[in-house]
Amino acid sequence: MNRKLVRISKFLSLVLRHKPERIGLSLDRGGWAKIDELLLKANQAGLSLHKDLLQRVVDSNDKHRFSFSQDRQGIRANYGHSIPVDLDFAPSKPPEFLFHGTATRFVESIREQGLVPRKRNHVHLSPDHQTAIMVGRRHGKPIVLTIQAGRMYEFGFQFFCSTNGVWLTEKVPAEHLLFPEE
Ligand code: HQG
Repeated sequence: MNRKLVRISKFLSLVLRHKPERIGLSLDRGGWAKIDELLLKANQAGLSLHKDLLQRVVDSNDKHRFSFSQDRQGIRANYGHSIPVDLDFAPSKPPEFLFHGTATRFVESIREQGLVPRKRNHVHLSPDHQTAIMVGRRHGKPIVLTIQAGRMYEFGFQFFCSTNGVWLTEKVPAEHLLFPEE
């Protein structure tokens, strides 16, 4: 993604995941914004955004962060929300192991509390080690924890696969985590 597209992607993450009120946008309970309203309000807020550009941001997005609705009238973020939304993903059976990249400074607290969503609605898990390292790097010195997802599933925990392979769950108790030195 070029710089302009990255800037718009960050703006969309802000208003579709966290603060729609920042531009006076309304989202429905599924987290969908009306595209016409988004374009109008983004432009009123000083961002020059039009339909073609929005399409390019959605198509070229490295992590498939956003989706258009089937009727092409709506757009929403696929994961990462802090505002309450009903994403309506069907629970599905996860792979035996999933991964979570975090910063080494959080490890002590994670050993005590397990993984919790903190500001977001879900704990976000990666399908592979490499992706998890990149997620962890956003926070500091990265470390990758392994989640015994298959085992959790058998215990009755629910998992949801977002459209881009990011897995979501409510929490991961410490007994289902493997730390690298173990
Ligand atoms: C940590 C990005 C202390 C957790 C990414 C993480 C992802 C704890 C941080 C998506 C803890 C929260 C989400 C505990 C969890 N004690 N720290 N008990 N439990 N934490 O940003 O997973 O590029 O909310 O390890 O790629 O880093 O925005 O979550 O370090 O897919 O599309 O608390 O966002 O995608 O940080 O990232 P975040 P995340 P985008």
